[in-house]
Amino acid sequence: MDIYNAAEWMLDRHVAEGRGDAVAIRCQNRSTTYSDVLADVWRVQALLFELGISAGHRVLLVLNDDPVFAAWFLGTIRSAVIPIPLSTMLMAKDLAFIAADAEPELIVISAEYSDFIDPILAAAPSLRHVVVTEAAGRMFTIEPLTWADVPTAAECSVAATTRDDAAFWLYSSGTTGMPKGVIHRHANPQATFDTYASQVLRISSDDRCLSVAKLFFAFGLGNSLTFPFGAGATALLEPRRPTPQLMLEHVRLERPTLFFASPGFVAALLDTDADDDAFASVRATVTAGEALPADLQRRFSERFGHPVLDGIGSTEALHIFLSNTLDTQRPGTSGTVVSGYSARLCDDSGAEVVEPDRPGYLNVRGPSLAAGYWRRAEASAAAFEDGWLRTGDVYTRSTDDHWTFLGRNTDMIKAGGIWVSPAEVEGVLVSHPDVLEAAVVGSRNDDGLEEVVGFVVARAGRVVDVDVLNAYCRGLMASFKRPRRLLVVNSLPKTATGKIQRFALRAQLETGQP
Ligand code: 3UK
Repeated sequence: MDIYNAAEWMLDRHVAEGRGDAVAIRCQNRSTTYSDVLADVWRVQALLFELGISAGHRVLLVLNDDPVFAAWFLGTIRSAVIPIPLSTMLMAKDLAFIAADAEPELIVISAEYSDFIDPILAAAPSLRHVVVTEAAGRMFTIEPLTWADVPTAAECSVAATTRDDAAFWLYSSGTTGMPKGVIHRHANPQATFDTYASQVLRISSDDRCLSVAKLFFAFGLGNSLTFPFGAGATALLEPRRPTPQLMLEHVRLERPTLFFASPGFVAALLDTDADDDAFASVRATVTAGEALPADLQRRFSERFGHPVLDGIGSTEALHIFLSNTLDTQRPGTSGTVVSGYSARLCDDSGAEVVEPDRPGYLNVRGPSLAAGYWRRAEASAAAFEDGWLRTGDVYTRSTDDHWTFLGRNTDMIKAGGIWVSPAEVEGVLVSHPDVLEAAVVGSRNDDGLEEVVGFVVARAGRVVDVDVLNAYCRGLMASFKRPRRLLVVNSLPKTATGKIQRFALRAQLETGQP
């Protein structure tokens, strides 16, 4: 078996090939070169050695997006230690659950989350050490080291891993159930680069990547680390919580060429008074995480003058496997299969749906799929079979091979005995000028039959008139799809990754407390 290490591919390669002085990261107006990152990676490796943290041990990273994240992520991987980036948007109890599950030896945490340290330690007796990346300023159960105290180190060697060895885990943020550790192999980052980043984005060393999605998401990890580092390009990192104004300022100052965001963020940007040339440096915007409504795709693309590429990825597949391309975008679809992946639709019995335009459960196969879930044999068997991943999404495929998202399997609505796609109805609702966001769920009426219910959030400074919106819907969709109830709310319940929690809305309707 060939020796291969993901960190060596992302980092050492550039230094070895004479690109050590290229800027790997721009963060808070400072440049970090590839050589600088490698020097910090050696510091991490020397410390891991000193603490007795070795191959296969886990390290939790609760870090903001900055050069220290890159050093710890790549430094652990370079030593065959397993980094587990965790969401900084979670609560202490959520992190504690994951820590108990992952049994880590070490946690590396930004000082602003230091209140989480003791609850995490309490939940995970396996933890032996804490590193706080800035001064912490209080006492903890385990006395923390600070990153500033970690000395510079001489060159450290690359662990002799192979492509199939576990490299890092990501905890999946499912909309139901408990988070699961998704185990990714050393080969997987490069696989997402060789497929999506190279062929769809045509990334090069001239690119400057700016992602609204943070590094702890699979989406952000690709956008802000694997893709720029794979290309010897520059990652533009922002440690703070992203707001439209902050990101606009970033775009103005740092001139990204590739911009990555969720559809919700695209909507929020459209709601600002940004100049039409605000994104002049950007050659493409990528959205993922949920379906991008056609109307938003067109408005953003037209206003800011560059292609907007919707693509679907998942934590289990590591990045995007169905996507629109720089040359062709078909609004309202996830585009076509990214070269290197295969996709198919299956019915309830597992048989392949071959006729075009018929809904089926989306399965995907490709070189970046996770090895499975940590200690979840049953869930692993349910999601991964014969090299295929069951995404849980319902899609159609057109005669010319464009794929359209209809919903996640459990969110699909049967109204009057006919399938209704919540995504489709939401697309119509959000195309109304008074509506910022919408969520559509199925709810049982007095007869016990499912009906379509829409929740809408008004755009800033606007008021949604339910009768007006209802009349608007009447003109734009088949009668059986039209929401029988429309509720105006201040906000929609969302997961840590920003996905609307339709199950929470269904529960609210059931208990009569919308
Ligand atoms: C949904 C989409 C329609 C879909 C992700 C890009 O979202 C990512 O990963 P997650 O594990 O969620 C996966 C699920 O989210 N979804 C994602 N993108 C789309 N649905 N259109 C889309 N464009 O249900 C999928 O199964 O959080 C996205 C790259 C890496 C990722 N991990």
